[in-house]
Amino acid sequence: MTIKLLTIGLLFSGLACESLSAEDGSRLWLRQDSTAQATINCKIQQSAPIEKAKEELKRTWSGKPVVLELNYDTEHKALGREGYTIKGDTDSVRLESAGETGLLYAAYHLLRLQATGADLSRLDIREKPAYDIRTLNHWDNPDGTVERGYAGQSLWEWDKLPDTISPRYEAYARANASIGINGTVLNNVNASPETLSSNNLTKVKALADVFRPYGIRVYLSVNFASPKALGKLLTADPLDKEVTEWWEKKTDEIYNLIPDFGGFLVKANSEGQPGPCDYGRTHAEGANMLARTLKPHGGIVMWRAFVYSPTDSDRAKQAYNEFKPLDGEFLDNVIVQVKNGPIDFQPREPYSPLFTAMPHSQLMAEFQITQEYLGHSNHLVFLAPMWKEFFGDVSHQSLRAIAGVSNIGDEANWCGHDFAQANWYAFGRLAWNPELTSEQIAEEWLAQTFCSDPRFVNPVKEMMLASHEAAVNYMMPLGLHHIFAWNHHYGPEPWCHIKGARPDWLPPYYHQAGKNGIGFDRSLTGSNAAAQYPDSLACLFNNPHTCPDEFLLWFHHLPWHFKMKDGQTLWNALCHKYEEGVLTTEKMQETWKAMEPYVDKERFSRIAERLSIQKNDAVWWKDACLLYFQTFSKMKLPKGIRKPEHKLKDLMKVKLPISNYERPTKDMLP
Ligand code: GCW
Repeated sequence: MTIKLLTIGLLFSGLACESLSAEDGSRLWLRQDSTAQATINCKIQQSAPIEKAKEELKRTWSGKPVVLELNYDTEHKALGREGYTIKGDTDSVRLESAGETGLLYAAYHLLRLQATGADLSRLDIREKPAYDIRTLNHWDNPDGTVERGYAGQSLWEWDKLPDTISPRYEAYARANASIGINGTVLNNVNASPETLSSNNLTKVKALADVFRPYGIRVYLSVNFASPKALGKLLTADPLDKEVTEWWEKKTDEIYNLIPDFGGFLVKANSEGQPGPCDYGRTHAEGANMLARTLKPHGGIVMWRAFVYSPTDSDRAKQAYNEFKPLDGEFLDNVIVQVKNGPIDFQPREPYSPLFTAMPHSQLMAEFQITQEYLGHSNHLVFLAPMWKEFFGDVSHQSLRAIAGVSNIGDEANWCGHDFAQANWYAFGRLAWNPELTSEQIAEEWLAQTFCSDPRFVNPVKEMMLASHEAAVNYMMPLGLHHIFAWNHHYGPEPWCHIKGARPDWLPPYYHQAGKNGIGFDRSLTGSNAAAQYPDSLACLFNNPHTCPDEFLLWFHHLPWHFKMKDGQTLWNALCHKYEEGVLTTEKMQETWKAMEPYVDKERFSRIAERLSIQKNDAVWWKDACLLYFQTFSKMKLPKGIRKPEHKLKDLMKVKLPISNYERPTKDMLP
């Protein structure tokens, strides 16, 4: 700590920014410690989650005595095994639940209140999670890489398990439990058949044993062809008797080791993965076969609807076309897992029309916490506002469960970017209660992760809340999508052309820019994807004059001179959006600069450095897209748009030497 920081620390004494010693970010939002001796009164003996609740309170609670009690009255039964009440008066605080995990969640809630400086004098809280299943999906591979992971290698040390148990496993479980996440799918949906080998299952068991006390169940992604690849059968046809028996035996083996195993996640017949369609069977037939084997054990199947194939049909329509006809055919322990949008985790997408098209099926939303399409772990993009947009359109009651593709790796601060921790946090909080506001989540997270001084929390919260819109603006405004560089999806490459590549993996397929205009026509005159939405929305989307600006080029191909609702031309509007994006990143840098007194040096400078990359990248995006699109529009940059800093021909040469599990470093960027 420097002298300067010390002085400032004293100046602000009495505020909660006192701890400015270097932090590596490893403690996440769980940074409280207390030397006070918490008094805990709990009669329940021998319960792992309750032991954890007591440990947490002892470690951190500094208030009045806490009573923990299991309560099976009508009120608590209605709140379920994970729900709870917190009631407090002048003498004590009572945590009550009908379940042991409910008490652990209540303890975390109480500690969150303490950490965020809430008034603890009278408490009357009732909580029940919106969904029973709130999972993280890890795209972690057996070799330790993480597909689309930007925080180092996988947390799971497969080669050392089951003998060596890293202390980070428990830290991971604790962090998840503190925000209500109760399930983890350990491995990539592009799953190796080896996942189900007996040797690997003993490792999975070791992890499940660490997670169990924290109320977390383990799930596995499975390769649909495992009976062939691992079991040496001649087929993986879901209607084949031997195949079914193979899965039954495998499932028995799993449950013998892990009695509370959650179930399987399956990516089938998607991006080259095997599936039931290889044998002329439907997704429902495949999913139901697995569901039957899991049913007696209480397990479930999460069957992904992320499917598309290189046909002439608009990619945005394909999942709907394939799954809608199967509505009502899935067994009751199958949940169809649908990505939030119809394409693929773009900076902004309309919701996937499947969410309003399958009333007779159980559906769950899949969000992407890792920032595959949002600047990896280099950009500060707070994702709660994006997920809230989704919940604004899709009623959260229509969903059965929720999944988030994790952004966690083995780096000290877990997520690469210190602010990416906020997305893990926000995912958990929204999975518990989708009605929380982004603002509330940002405030909570900041107060716990940094400090609760309003002079810090308020400006930084504003910065977080503006960050998603900023990213959309500097990357893909007005409904543009998928104009990313090939494979690693980091920077812009709207011109990208790879000989022999699938057209729907290439940007020109999506932006359709030419001298006549830009955008993908998904209206009645085009692919008619708009018709997959309920009539009122389809009507709105179909007409470029009523289609919301943020989806204009998602649904329409429009001339460069098209007159926008505010009177300006489409070209000018596009230019202004890119400029706005860059301006916001500059403002973010300024905001952060002024926060130096409130943040430890280590995190302060790490974040400042990333914000500078983000700003440079925003300029890169703006220059690349505007200069490239200008070759078609032939229009001038309007007044107020700053001159490009780069030349198009130079940007077209940029090739980042990274794979799909690395973030680029500063020296690689233009
Ligand atoms: O977003 C795309 C990614 C792939 C991923 C796939 C999927 C795991 O680019 O890396 O594969 O989606 O969701 O299955």
